[in-house]
Amino acid sequence: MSVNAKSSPDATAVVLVGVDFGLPHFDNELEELGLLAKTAGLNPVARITCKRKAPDAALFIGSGKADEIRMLAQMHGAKEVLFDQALSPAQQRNLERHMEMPVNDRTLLILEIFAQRARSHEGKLQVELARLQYVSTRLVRRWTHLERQMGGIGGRGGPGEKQIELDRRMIAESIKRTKDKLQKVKKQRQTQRRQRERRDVFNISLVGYTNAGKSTLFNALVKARAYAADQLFATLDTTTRQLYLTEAQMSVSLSDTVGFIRDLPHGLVAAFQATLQEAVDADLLLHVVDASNETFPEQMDQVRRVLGEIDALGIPQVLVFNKLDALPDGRSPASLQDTYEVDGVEVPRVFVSARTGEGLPQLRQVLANAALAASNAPDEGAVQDGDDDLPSESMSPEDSDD
Ligand SMILES: Nc1nc2c(ncn2[C@@H]2O[C@H](COP(=O)(O)OP(=O)(O)OP(=O)(O)O)[C@@H](O)[C@H]2O)c(=O)[nH]1
Ligand SMILES: [Mg+2]
Repeated sequence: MSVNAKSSPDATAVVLVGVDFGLPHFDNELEELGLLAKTAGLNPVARITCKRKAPDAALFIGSGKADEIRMLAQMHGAKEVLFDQALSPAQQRNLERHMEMPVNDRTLLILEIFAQRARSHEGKLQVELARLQYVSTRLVRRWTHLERQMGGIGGRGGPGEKQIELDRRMIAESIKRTKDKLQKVKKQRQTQRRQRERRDVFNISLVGYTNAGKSTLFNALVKARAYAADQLFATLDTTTRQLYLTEAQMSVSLSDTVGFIRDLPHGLVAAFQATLQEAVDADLLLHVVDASNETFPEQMDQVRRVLGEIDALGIPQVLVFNKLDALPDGRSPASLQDTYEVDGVEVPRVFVSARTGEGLPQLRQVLANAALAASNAPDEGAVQDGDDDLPSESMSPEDSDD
């Protein structure tokens, strides 16, 4: 199943703004922001970028640039402005005053998409918490989603001081309630996990930047029909299936997970942690990379950062360079299987096209070898450097701390 992110005709028209501070990942075409906006149901009608040495403390950009953006918005009938960078609450407020229209940033956009997509109870609570924490520092809420969740408190466009105080207190209470609920769900999940750990299977997780092709690869490998789409965060909850590897004559378990993105809102890393527990528990990570995307090295860095934050960097990795069919002629690899240096370490790499099936036999062989090696090893296959003497949690399933 392949769906394109398209905006409906009555979607809010937005202007996309990118500010180039000289960072390597700067997206000159604002392609990712455009996809994010469409995925959230908005309609990007104009794009503008500018260069700055540092953000202006009050307005983020210069006031001349802000005027230019306002004019551009008027010309295209845009109702809102979206920045590719995170704005401080004060910058957002000042920009809104200056441009006389709603101004939002990448962070809110990602939060909005997660809110629309979250399916599991725990996922919903985590996203809710992240959003409450985000809005608690900002006073004006416009997005319908947020308003509905907040029970319609506060008015559109500038609530009075009293109202703000009231909102603050209500938000603080909501945050506490959501945290309590989460605590309960987490406990339940830990119990379920412990039961799963007792099953003696080799666990493989697909991880990678959003839109890299994880779900398409998952479907190709297990012949499932997980939702794959040219949207960001098409997948939010983890799906797990058995994968029979003829090459090793054994079944392993394969999990499709949520994609990563740069500048992931802080509270969402916790949300990821919940959905990514499968990944952290895996014996092997298949790091899927969209090799046809020119910014793939930056995307790989971002994935490594998130893996670090969820304590998953110690898990053995295989790099899967996907979208082989979409590589320009000059960039086709000499061999489908080689290694690729990451932080001074050579990591095994396989080139595949999840779409055409090229390279999948090689990938299956790599998985089979890993699974066989693990089943022949006396203990867990995944013993990390430096902690050879420490029994890992999964090696003592008899332990019970509840
Ligand atoms: N050309 C080409 N496109 C591919 C290939 N694999 C996936 N795609 C396309 O890439 C887009 C994203 O694919 P998904 O499988 O949804 O990617 P994902 O990594 O699961 O994305 P999220 O769930 O959003 O993180 C879809 O439009 C796919 O059709 C491939 O091998 N070649
Ligand atoms: Mg997916």
